[in-house]
Parts: sequence; structure tokens; C-alpha cells
Amino acid sequence: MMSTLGVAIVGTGMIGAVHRRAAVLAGATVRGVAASSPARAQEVAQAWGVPRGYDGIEDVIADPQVQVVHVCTPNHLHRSMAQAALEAGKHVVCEKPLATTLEDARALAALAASTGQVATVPFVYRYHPVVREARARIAAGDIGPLRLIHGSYLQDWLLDPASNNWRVDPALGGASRVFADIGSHWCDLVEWVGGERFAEVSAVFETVIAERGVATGKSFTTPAAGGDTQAVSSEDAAAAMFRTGNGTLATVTVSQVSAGRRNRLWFEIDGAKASVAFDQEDCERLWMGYPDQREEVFVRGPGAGSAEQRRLSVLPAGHAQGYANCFEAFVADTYRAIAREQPEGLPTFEDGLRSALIVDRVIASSRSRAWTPIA
Ligand code: SOE
Repeated sequence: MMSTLGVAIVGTGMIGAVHRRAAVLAGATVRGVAASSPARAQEVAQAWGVPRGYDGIEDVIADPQVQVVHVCTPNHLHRSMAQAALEAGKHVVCEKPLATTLEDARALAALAASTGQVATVPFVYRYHPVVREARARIAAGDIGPLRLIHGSYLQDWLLDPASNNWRVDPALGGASRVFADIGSHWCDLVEWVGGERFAEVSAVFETVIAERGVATGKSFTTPAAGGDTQAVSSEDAAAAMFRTGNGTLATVTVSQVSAGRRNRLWFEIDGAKASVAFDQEDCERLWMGYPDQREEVFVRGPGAGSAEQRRLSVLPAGHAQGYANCFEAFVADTYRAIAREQPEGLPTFEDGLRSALIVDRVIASSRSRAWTPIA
């Protein structure tokens, strides 16, 4: 009998725990965990009930029981950790952004391609069943040639000036914060769903909170106000206009300071025959609008729609699925690829590199204030 896949989780923040749950549900065995210190790794290993708390990445890659390394650390560590794991012959799931520079993303994608190991990046919003439905309908020509793409990705977890996080510090998060962190998801999704690639960009970055409370290491919680503060240099919000290779205009607003918007990734793709819209915070429904006063809402479920929509609908209609299911499907598909299957729409290091290129050009445009080619 084939033994189960052995995996290690590197990084124990919110997303490390999400990776761990998805790995377990996909049938893997979590062999151990690495954290910001050996003591913290031991603590989390105990809490998760996994055999090993690794001292660091060297310890992880030396473990022969580990076939897959999940890199869930702050962004500045992605390159070295993913590289070490690939060079040790492991498959890798690396959090986005794949790297904090285009050069590092290029090196990682080239290394992954040369090893032939599976290397994926969790652009997980591709795994909402109704997103797959939108993609299938657009590919089938249901909305006609694209006329306009628009949308936003808004959050509010950094609205409070007392809140802070490693993402805010360019040394740890990279030169772009909000665009690399969440604008990257929007671009990946819209290019993948709409089937057109952005060819040029004009972008503006805005830092609206100049000073923030000193980072505590605890994200997504409301911190106490009144402590020491530090200057902020990364952007809280951004606006970007793109033009695709086919000439379609796309616009997006991204923000982490928009009250009441917790994780509101929204896009609309308008075609010559119909428009299609998706809202991540209402992710069981896909809206379509027609010029003859008809509107349609497609509801997620295994009983209708495209093959991929049905495949990813693991619960009956009306039994809400969401973010965690997307992550679980993404990790399960990564493991299927390791078993030499070819799951549809699996985001790889090539997609991570594509995203790094877009982010690099968005940053360049925000600095030069000029339309900038994405090539
Ligand atoms: C924080 O902005 C965050 O957790 C991102 O890092 C994720 O990629 C996004 O899916 C949700 O928000």
C-alpha cells in the first residue's frame, strides 16, 4: 500500500493553520512544523498534535519523511525557503507573493521548472465553484467579446491606526503592500476567468495612515491604542487601470482601510452580450445581466452548471461553502498533481511569476506616474 504524503508546514500564523487543515483533509500526514523560533515550533507541534517542531528550514528539508513543504512565512523568506526545499527534492506550496522581487520570482519559477517537482501558489479564489462557472461561460462565448473589466478588493483590518503587521514593513513584506497582498489575487482571478492578459498599467499608490502602532506580531485583531508608533511607507490603497492585449480596459481599486469591507474581492466582466459579476463575500452566487432586462443568479451546487463548478461543489446547494473549501480544494489539487494527475486551473510558480511581473510593473507605474508595459 502507498504511504500517505508527508508534509511540513513552515510558518504558524493564520495562514499556516489554514494550510495544515487543508493538508490533513486532503489525506496528507503533517510530519512537523517550523516557526519563528525552535521553542515556538515545539509549542505549535504540541498544539497541532504533530510529531516534530523543527529548528528551522534546514531541519525540515533534511527530514526524509517530508515530500511537500508548505512555505507560509512572511514574504521576505519565501525565496530562500522555497529554493532550499526545491533543491532538496521536495514539492513546494509557497504563499503569495511568490517573492518580494521579480528577479527572485523568476529564479524560483525557473528552478521549479528545471526540477519538475510540483510547485504551486495559493491563488485560492480560483476555487470558488461559481468562479469556475464564470470562466466556463466566458470561454463558451456566453457573454461575447469582452468590453470592460472592473472591480475592487477591499479590506478594513488596517483601518485602525493602532493596527500594524509585518506586511506593512517593506523589509518583510516587499515594496508593495496592498497591491502585492490582495491586488495580486484580483489580477490573477480576472486574467484567469476572463482569458485576457494585461499588457500595460497605470497605477497610483496612497498611504493614508502615516503612523501606525508598533507591530506586535498578532494580525487581524484590534490592538490597544496609545502605544508607540512608527512611520508607514507602504501603500494602504491603490488604484490601477490596465489594458489587455486585446485592448480591453480594466480598472481596480484595492484597499486595506475600507470600513466594513472585510475581504470583499469583487469583479465584473462586461461582454458584448452579457455581464458577469462575482463577490467573494457572497460567494455562493454568480450574477449575470443581459441588455433585454433579464438578470440571472446562478447558485452554487453539484446539480447544474459547468463540470468544474460541479466538481468543486462538495456540499449540496444551500449548504454554504467558502474560503476554507477553496483552500482545501487547492491543496488537494496540488497533491493530485504530485500523483501525476492534471487538475484544471491549478496555480503554479508560473502564475506566481506572472503575478510578480504585474506587481513589479504596478510599482514602477506608481513611481513614474506613466503607463507602463507589462512584459
Ligand atoms: C490579508 O490581507 C489576507 O490574509 C491576504 O494575505 C490573503 O492572501 C487574502 O486571501 C486574504 O487577506
